[in-house]
Amino acid sequence: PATESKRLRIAMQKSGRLSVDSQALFTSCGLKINLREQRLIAHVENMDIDILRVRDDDIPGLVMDGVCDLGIVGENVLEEESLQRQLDNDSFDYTVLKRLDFGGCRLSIAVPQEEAYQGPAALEGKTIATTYPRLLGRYLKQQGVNARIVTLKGSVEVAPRAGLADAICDLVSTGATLEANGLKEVDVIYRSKAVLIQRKDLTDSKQLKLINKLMPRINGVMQANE
Ligand code: PRT
Ligand code: ZN
Repeated sequence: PATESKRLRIAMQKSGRLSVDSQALFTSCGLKINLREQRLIAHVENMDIDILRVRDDDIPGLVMDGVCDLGIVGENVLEEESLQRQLDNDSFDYTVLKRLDFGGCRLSIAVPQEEAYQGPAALEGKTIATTYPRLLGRYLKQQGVNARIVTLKGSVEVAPRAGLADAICDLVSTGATLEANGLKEVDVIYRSKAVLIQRKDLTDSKQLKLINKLMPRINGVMQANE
């Protein structure tokens, strides 16, 4: 019936670097989720919440299109999708409810170890492989550098050795992957963490109440982890 309030839908990464921490956060906040459930939608047993488990790349769009009410995603993926949608004249509205304490990484330019590098001007006329063409494009524009961007969804770190690119722009956490591929990190262009986002036009009072109940719990869990 139309009067029945909808369950709050939260999108999280199904499997990957953010899924364990996202799930742990929900559990710490008191959400009872069936962990063995391999389905797309997991119903929270003790609250009017459904958890949608999807590819991380789909999360910004699901929230921006209002298909999901909340989502946990890396700022790198969120910002890339926002920039893309601005260019496409699509909706890109959302609210960041909380910057979380996991999923930390940086988006960096890396070049072959033996290469001399004296700043972004060295990239002029070069080819750079990345999974984040919009974030890289914005950076290059800010630096006044003209370079060719090659978009790869995976295996970015092998592009220079494969002769596909002169440099790469990829996520780094320990630096081990760059090292193993004979590359060195030369410029950090974006620092990212996981964030909890909410869709812009959320007005259902029951759903808002639920979010108001969850937020102090999230803050409490994060303080306890400090
Ligand atoms: O299947 P799905 O599309 O959902 O997952 P995915 O493979 O696209 O993403 P996933 O799980 O790899 O990463 C999800 C999010 O975790 C990213 O969008 C970032 O916000 C965050 N994150 C944090 C990272 C890293 N750290 C990270 N190190 N994402 C990727 N990496 C990769 C990086 O691309 C490189 O290949 O790890 C390698 C570098 O790590 P180091 O430690 O060797 O420097
Ligand atoms: Zn992904």
